[in-house]
Amino acid sequence: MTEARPRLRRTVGDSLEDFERDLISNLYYQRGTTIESASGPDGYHTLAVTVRDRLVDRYARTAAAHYAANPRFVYYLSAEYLLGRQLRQNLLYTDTERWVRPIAEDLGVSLEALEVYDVEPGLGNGGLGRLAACLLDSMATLDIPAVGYGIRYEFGIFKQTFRDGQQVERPDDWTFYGNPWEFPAPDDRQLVGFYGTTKADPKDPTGLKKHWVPGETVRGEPSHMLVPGYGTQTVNIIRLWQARASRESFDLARFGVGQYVEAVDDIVKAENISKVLYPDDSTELGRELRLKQQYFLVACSLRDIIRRYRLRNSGWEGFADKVVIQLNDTHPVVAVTELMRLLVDEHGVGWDEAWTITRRTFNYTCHTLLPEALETWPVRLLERLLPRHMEIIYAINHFFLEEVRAAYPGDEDVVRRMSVIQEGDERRVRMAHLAVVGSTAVNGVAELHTKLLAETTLHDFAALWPERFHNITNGVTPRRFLRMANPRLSTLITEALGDEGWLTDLERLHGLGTAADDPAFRAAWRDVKRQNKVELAAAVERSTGVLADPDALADVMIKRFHEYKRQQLKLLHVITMVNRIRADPQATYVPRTVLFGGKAAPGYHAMKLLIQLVNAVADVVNTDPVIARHLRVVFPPDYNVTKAQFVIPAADLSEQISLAGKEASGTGNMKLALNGALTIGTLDGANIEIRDRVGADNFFLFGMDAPAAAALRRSGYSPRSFYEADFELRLAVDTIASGAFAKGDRSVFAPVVEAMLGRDEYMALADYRAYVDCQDTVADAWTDTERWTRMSILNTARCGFFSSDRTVREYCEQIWKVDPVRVNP
Ligand code: GPQ
Repeated sequence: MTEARPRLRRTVGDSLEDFERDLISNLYYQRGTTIESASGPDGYHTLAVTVRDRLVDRYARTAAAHYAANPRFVYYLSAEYLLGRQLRQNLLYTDTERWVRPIAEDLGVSLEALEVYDVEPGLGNGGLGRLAACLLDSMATLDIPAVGYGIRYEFGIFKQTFRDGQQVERPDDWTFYGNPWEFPAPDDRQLVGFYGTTKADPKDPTGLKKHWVPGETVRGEPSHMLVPGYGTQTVNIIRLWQARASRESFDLARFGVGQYVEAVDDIVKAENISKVLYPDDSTELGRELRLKQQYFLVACSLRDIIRRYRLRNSGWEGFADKVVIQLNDTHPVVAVTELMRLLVDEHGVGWDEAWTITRRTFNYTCHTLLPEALETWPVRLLERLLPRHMEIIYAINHFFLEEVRAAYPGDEDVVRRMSVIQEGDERRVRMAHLAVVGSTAVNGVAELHTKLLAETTLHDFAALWPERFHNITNGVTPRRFLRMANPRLSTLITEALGDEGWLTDLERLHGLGTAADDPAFRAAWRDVKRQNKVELAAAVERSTGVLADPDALADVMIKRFHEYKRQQLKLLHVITMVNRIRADPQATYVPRTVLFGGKAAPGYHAMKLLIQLVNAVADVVNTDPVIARHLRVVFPPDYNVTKAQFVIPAADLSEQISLAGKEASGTGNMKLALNGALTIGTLDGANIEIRDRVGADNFFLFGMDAPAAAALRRSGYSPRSFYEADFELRLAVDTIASGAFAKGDRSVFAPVVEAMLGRDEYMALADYRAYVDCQDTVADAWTDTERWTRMSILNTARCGFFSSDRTVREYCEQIWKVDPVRVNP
């Protein structure tokens, strides 16, 4: 008789001694170096894997708990994730920072020095990708069984630099020094087909089942990163796919006949699929490689989801009880057709049953109202790249349009409007329509957005299927954007509220409401903001050479550069301040530092020129001794999640000035308000809900609302009439036109002036007067320090609603119908 071996489940120790021992062990045996010869990256890497292993331990227990419970899982499909730096997060979530600081000190290094090697994975463009990361954080924190699926782009969002004030893009080789946070799982690789032909199944009388013979096959190799919950044992994962050439994907015959280079070329082509993130935000791109990326993500992920389902389940009837898939915008929507194909063609499920399963499995989040952001793909391209999927789309559309015709007999107009296929010179597939048809629930990301979706973009669908439409207002994780970004404020909040419970129950911030009336608390609040501003000023000076006064009002506009977000309106205000100071240098002005941050898509010429203009204005302002006494303009390059975490805690004023009806939600607005910045904003996106909560007295509202903007457009908007009617506006535009920001050259920024006076697509000129007047109110309010501080505290106190924990709870209740699974320590 052999004795039963103990179960093979190693756990890392949870004492300081264990941690130190593991650090040394990792330095030696993982990194292969010694304390004496360790470099900065050695130190970072060693610390990272030591912290990571604490999470791996929790992950193992999470996987065991999930296996035992066999719960319904949420699968989040997204082409983008902006996770931010990992080290601080994981120190916080494992509560090991208190050990690491003294150990590092003993070794003569600082945590801050090691952190420079912590490269954020820039696998997204902006709000959509960051939202995905916030939702994953909250799912783990709420013990929701979930997996995020994405693409492991070799190059993430480009690095922005400025040359002569112009944006220059550089590649983001984010894994150059290796990524200690990810685990490759090559055994879970999947094969993905493209191109080729389809064949009828002679045994299928319905003609709905076919056989696809791809012309090209690519391998998808996954790796995963850990997504820990805060204050819980749950660690979920995000699984990222990288494309590799498969044996089948290149022509072995070519090697035999001396076409070595051509054969290798096919390998390169296959691996190009996950090479680079498309740096476009809220615009449609329509490139074949992008569609390939989308299908690659979807095909790998669905196969993996089915593999996971089969670990504990069999048969298809129960599939949608165990699997719920959330489609993050239209990018992964081809999943609807892929699941149909897998079920019907590969698993022999009948069409109707497959459709029931598919529709029950998917849900779709729409993140925009901009027509140019709603993806459509040419039928011809789909026919070539994904021939079987195109056939399935035709079939789905056929049955769908039968339903439409039954609901609206004789109304061919509604059929044309709702069809998944857009007719015209070039027939195209409307991915948003496919998403709505193939989903149980469709949601917008803020109240106004959902309302406008139902009234405009998806009106016909909302009329036919009102029960499918939901609003789930976005949120942000308080762990990263308060606790990690703003440790000083977090400490103050914890002192005021008695404990750290607010970090997972953000509505508890309401408790700060009474503290707003306490002068000592207000002084402490101001002191925190000031220290944050001193720190930011130092960082900005290092990156731009411009020193900002920490006592000036910190006025920040941080977001992607896009015409609808109206950086041009902010710039007109800055130039108006310049002109006022020039006209009356002796007057008193509220000192301001205006900080811009954000990238423009590399092909978005109008916005790249605007970036150049911001830098040119900054140059003039900061080097003019008279103006610089009252005003500074800074534009630190390469705004990203890491930089957001530095800027947001130091902001006094949050610029949320999009044309009403254009910003779906915004999430930077929430992060800034939570950190005590006051908002100057339009009635757009989630601004409305922020104002409803913080109170009209604590929010600087200006401009047209969405109906007014729509009415002005209908009445024939003429920017020139606004230009002519307003002296200060005319002067501001004329200052640009005069060449004052281009050393007298009138041609450089002429296109900016033309865009303003010609179309002014987003009606910045119409809102100019209201905006500038509102900024004067801001300046007045700033001079009453005690009142401003009170408003600031109330902003934080009343923004608990905007936690992504609340967002995820709403998804769970309204859409996902999933229950948490507790993981034992
Ligand atoms: N958003 Cl469609 C993006 O960041 N990229 C996109 O391609 C689309 C939307 C944003 C949207 O503009 C913001 O208003 C939202 O707050 C954000 O998605 C998350 O929902």
